[in-house]
Order: sequence, then structure tokens, then C-alpha cells
Amino acid sequence: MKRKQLAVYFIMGSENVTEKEPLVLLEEALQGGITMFQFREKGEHARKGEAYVQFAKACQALCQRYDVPFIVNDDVALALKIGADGIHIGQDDEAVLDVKKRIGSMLLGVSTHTMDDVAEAVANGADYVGIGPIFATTSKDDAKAPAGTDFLHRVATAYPALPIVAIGGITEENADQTTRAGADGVAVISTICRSTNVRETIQHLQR
Ligand code: 3NM
Repeated sequence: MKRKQLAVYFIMGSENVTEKEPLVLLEEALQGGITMFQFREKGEHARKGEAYVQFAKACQALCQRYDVPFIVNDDVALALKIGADGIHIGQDDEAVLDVKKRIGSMLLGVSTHTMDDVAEAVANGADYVGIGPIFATTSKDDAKAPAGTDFLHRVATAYPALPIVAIGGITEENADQTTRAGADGVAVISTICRSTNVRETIQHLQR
């Protein structure tokens, strides 16, 4: 993968979007220049069954129209079923190697929290790693304590060839701290979902 594809990585599920239709927001974000999209349909009010699959396909079709990779969070079966561009898993989801074997050449992203996690992800063929939460986040129920940019910087130094995306509490104001620490880009939920000017927000994140 190209590292610049991680520049502004938008993550969304219908639960994250309250003010407008999720597909309307996704299209605004695509027009505004996001470089990667992750479908993360989780939580109590998440769509289920056929509605879930149809929603995923609608997001995927939009991403294809803008030539932006469509990544599925956690659900390997869904990613395979609809032919996603990639899958993103947490360290505890399924063993990384197991997923890698199932998905073949699809992109594989792995959330990591320790140097051991990173070593395992790299050894098992992760294309990029997510590091977070860098700052405090309210978007993930089981998020760990904010780690700041130190760990991110250590990973970037130890693995100079590894594409890295920073995640967790990233805003237009603090995004540059993460890129200075060595991240190739930022992954965000609320900063884009809650923005009143999506295009401008994405431009600021890109800088
Ligand atoms: N993963 P926001 S933090 C999905 O630390 C996710 O691995 C995290 O949302 C991790 O941009 C997080 O609103 C939530 O803080 C990111």
C-alpha cells in the first residue's frame, strides 16, 4: 500500500452520525478528500442482517466512485462476501495470521498497543498498523487509556518502513503532533462526524 493512503482515514458507522444521513456524510467526506474509509457498524443501534450488508455495500459503492479504499472493521466474513479492499482488526479479534490467511491479498490493518503487538502484526503480514488511543476518545467503549505520542514515536523509529496511522481523540488542532511523531496519517470518527464544515475539517487534518 502507499503510505499517503493513510493521510485522512475516516471511520464511521451509523451510530456515529446523528445530524444527517450516514451516506450523505460519507459522500461529503469523499468529496472533501478522505484517503481511506473504514466501515465500523457497531453498538446497540447498529444495523443487522440484510440491512447491515446493504448499508456496507452502499458505502462501498460510494468509495469505489471516489477511488478510495473501502476497509471493513472486524467482520472478515462481510469483507470477503462483498469483496472489500481490506479488513481492520484489533489485536484481540482473531489471531492476525489466521485473518491474513483467509483474506489473501486484501489489505490488512491491525490495531496495536504494545511493541509485542506491533512485532506480531508485522510478522504476520499487516500492511499497516493503527496506534491509539493517542488522546482521550469517547467513540470506543473499551478504549485503553490515552497513550500520547511517545509510543507512536517509538514504533515509527523502530519500524521505519511500516505504514502507521494514529487514532483516538485526534482533532484539527492536535493532528500535527501525531504526524510529527511519525504517523503517516490520522484515523478519525468524531472530528469528521461532528464537523459543521467537512471539507475544511479534512483540509486541516491533511495539513
Ligand atoms: N480505535 P475518535 S480509538 C475505533 O485506540 C478506535 O485502537 C481506537 O474515534 C484504538 O476519532 C478509536 O472519535 C475511536 O476519537 C476513535
